[in-house]
Amino acid sequence: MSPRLTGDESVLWQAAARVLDANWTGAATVPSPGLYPHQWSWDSAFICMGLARYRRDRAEHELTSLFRGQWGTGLVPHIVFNTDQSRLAYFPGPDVWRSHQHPAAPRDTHTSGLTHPPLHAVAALRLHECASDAERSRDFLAHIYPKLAAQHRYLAEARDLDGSGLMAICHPWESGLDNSPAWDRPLGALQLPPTGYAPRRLPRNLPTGEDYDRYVWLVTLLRDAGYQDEYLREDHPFAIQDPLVNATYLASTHALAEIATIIGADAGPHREAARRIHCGLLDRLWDRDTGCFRARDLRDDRLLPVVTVSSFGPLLDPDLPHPVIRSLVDLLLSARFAGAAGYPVPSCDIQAPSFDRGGYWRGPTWICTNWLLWYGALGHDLTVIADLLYGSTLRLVRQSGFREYFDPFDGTGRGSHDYSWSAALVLDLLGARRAPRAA
Ligand code: 2M8
Repeated sequence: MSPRLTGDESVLWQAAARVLDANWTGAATVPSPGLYPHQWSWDSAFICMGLARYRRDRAEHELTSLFRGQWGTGLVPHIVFNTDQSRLAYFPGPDVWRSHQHPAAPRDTHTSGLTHPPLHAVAALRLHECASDAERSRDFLAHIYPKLAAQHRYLAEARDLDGSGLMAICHPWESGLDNSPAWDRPLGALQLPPTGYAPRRLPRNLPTGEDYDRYVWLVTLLRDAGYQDEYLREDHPFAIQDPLVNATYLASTHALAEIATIIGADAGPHREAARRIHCGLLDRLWDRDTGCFRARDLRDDRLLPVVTVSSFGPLLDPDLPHPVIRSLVDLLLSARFAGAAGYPVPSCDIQAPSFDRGGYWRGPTWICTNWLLWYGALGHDLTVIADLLYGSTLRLVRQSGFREYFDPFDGTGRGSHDYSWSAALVLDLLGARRAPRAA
C-alpha cells in the first residue's frame, strides 16, 4: 500500500517499486541483476525496510529466505547462494566457501562463512510498525524471534573477542564497507603467500587485483580452519571492532528487546546486552582526541587512523551522551564530510589522503549509510541532520536513478543500475515522511 504522496513522489515511488519487482526471484531480492545474483544479508535487511511499506508478504519471505541459510551456531551468513544460478555467476562462489564441509551449515543450500552487519531485528520491528494486521504481524515476530535471538547469541559468544560486549569482524566484507580505507592498515600488514588467489578478470570494476588476493586469502584461512571460533579468537590475522557494525548490532539488540516484549518473551537479557554494547562503544571506540568513533584493530589493540562514514554509526545508539552527539554533528557538517559535498554523506573523510570520489567505499555516497544516519538522527531529534540526509538522498536518485553509489560532489551515479537497497530505502523514506505513523 502506498502512502499519500505528491505527484513527483508518486513517480519516484513507482520507479522504486519497479526495481524491487524486477529484482525479486520469487523467494528473495537480489541486490542487483547481473552483478550480485544471490541473497546478501544486510541488503535483505535494508530491502525489508522498503518492502514493509510496499509488499509486506514479500518482506516476510525475504527474511525467511535469508534465515534458511542460518548455521546451527546461529551465524547468519553474508551470502545465501541462489541454487538456480551457475556456480560461477559470482566470485567467490560456493566452491570457495565449501559451507557443506561444516557440520553446522545448512544442508539444502550453500552459503558463505562470514556474517554481515546484523540489522535484521530492526528490519523485523520495522515490518511490525508498518503492519496493518497487528495480530498476524505478531505471529510473524514470534516465528522469527528465536532465529534473531540465535543470531545475537552467536555474535555475543563467538565474536566478543575481548569481553567488551562489542562484536569483531574477521573480514572487510563483514563490515559491508568492503574496501574502506579504514582496512588499509590491517590488510597491508598481512603476509600473503606468493601466489595470487583471485582470478584476474572479475566481472566488476572495483576492487580487483591485490585487494582481492587479500580478501580471498582471508577466506581460505577461515575456511581451512573450519570456521572455528577458537581460531578466530586466537589466530586469525584480521579482527576488528567497527563502529558502524557495532551500532547496527546495538540498534538490533534494542529492537530484539522490543520484539521480545511484544511477543511476551523475556526482554531482560537483550536490554543487558544493549547496555554492554553501548558501554563498549564508548570505552573502546570513542576517541576523545579526535572527537569521533574509530575502528579498533584487536591484533595490536590500536584505533585505526582513517575516519570514515562508519564513525557516525553510533548515532543509532539512543543513549549516546549529548557531548558525543554534538561532536559527531560538528564533524558531519564540517568540510571533511557534508560541509564540502553537494551530495552527502561521503563514505570517507574528504580530507584524508586515501579519499577517492569514485572509489566504491573510499569516498562515494551510498544510500544505505545515508539511511542509517537519517534513522539515527531522527532518534535524537536532530531534525536539521535528518532533513539534510532525507533531501540529499532523494536528490541523488531523482538525478541519477537507483544506482549502487554516487559521486559525493556532483551526484553522478556509479556502479550497478537498479540497485535494490537504493530503491527500497527510498520507499521507506517516502513512506516515513507521509505515513500517519511517520518514523
Ligand atoms: C558489496 O560486497 C560484496 C561482498 O560481500 C562484493 O563486493 O562482492 C558491498 O557493497 C556490500 O556492502 C553489499 O552487501 C554487497 C551486495 O550488495 O556488495
